Amino acid sequence: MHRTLVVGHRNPDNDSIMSAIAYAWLKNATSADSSVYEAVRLGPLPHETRWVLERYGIEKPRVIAHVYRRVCDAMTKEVVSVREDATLLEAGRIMRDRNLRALVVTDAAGCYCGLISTRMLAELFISELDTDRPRHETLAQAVGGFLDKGALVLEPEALLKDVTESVLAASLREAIVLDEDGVCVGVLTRTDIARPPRRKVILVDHNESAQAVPGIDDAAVVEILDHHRIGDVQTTLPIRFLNMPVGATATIVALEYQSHPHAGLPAPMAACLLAAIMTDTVLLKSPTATDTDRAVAQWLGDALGVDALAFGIELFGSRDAASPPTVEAITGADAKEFELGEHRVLIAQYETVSLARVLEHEATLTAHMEKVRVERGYEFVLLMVTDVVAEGSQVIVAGRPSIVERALGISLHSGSVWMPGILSRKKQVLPRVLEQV
Ligand SMILES: [Mn+2]
Repeated sequence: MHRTLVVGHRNPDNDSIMSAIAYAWLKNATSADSSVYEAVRLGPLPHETRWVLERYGIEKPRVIAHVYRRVCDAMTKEVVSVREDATLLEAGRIMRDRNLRALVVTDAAGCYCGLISTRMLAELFISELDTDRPRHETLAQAVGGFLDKGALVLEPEALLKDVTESVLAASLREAIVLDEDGVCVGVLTRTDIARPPRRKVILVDHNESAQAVPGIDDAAVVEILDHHRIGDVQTTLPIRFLNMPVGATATIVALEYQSHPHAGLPAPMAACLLAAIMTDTVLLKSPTATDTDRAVAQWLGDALGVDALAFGIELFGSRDAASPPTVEAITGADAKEFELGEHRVLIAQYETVSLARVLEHEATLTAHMEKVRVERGYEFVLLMVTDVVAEGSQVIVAGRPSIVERALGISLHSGSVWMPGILSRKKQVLPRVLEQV
């Protein structure tokens, strides 16, 4: 049984996490293959996400750091072992019957002590060729006295690319994988690292490698569900790639639920999807919101027995109840990196129902954005603080403002600028910035 990870973008927003949760649930309910689908995330839970998960008793997805292939992904997990007080005869019989060249030897507590190998047995017999010692006497000795302790020892979470060279160079064919208690959980041979399986990943809410989980090039992307421009994620095989110009990835996931009616729609999943549509479309007011989003939101609201809009307003309210919003929450929660010619830029968006309260911290925000810009070498860091009630965004820029000024037709000389009607990074800000290249 293997595991397929369902993951949104870095600095995850509500849509990224909720779409992953709801799509993983649907895949587990409908998929004919033997895979288990697990929603994971690449960063902290946004406040509104936490609010929905706690309210509906949904498990928080695990945070993962990367999808590089690890030792535990490639190792042979069925470890055949004997205790150190077993006889050479017992060990030899197991090796013969199981067609093995070596056995893991453990102490009474089950911890790894060393290996006993056919080679070791052969050497023992050869050394005794010219003696009169009866063979049964030799074979009655305990394996503990003949251990090979020279095997390479690895940790299960170590990256395969980091250990490959030492495995190939090791004198013993088997490398031993030990957990933190010293118990052998696998054996890694040269054959195992010749063609290690890639980790399987489904991307939701993004398809650009700069926004994807580290190690994406080492993994197999098996599906993509997204509502952003087509980026640069590459695959070796044809895959299912659902890209639709709708307001939220959650809308696409909800349409998948509609095409699998037998799977059902549990209330917690309806809540995840409705919450994601409401935050991503700014209460369906964003120019990215389509009639499809409106129809799907209505369908989800009916399933949940709530008014979709009232649910959305309560959701945004829960975000602002976290007082005061931290600088990291505002600049980091939904920040995305883009390539702009040879430059890299960061564009973040924070939606609120109380703009004034966020702008009280404007000086701190700008200072933090400048720090992030310098540390990571961005041309500029742009923050849209979007007021979902007043329906517009305050645009704050750290770094070279001229590109932003030209793109958006604004002047940033006096600091930040209020832009009425600007609600969507994807549709109203990003294309205009990208056109400047
Ligand atoms: Mn989205």
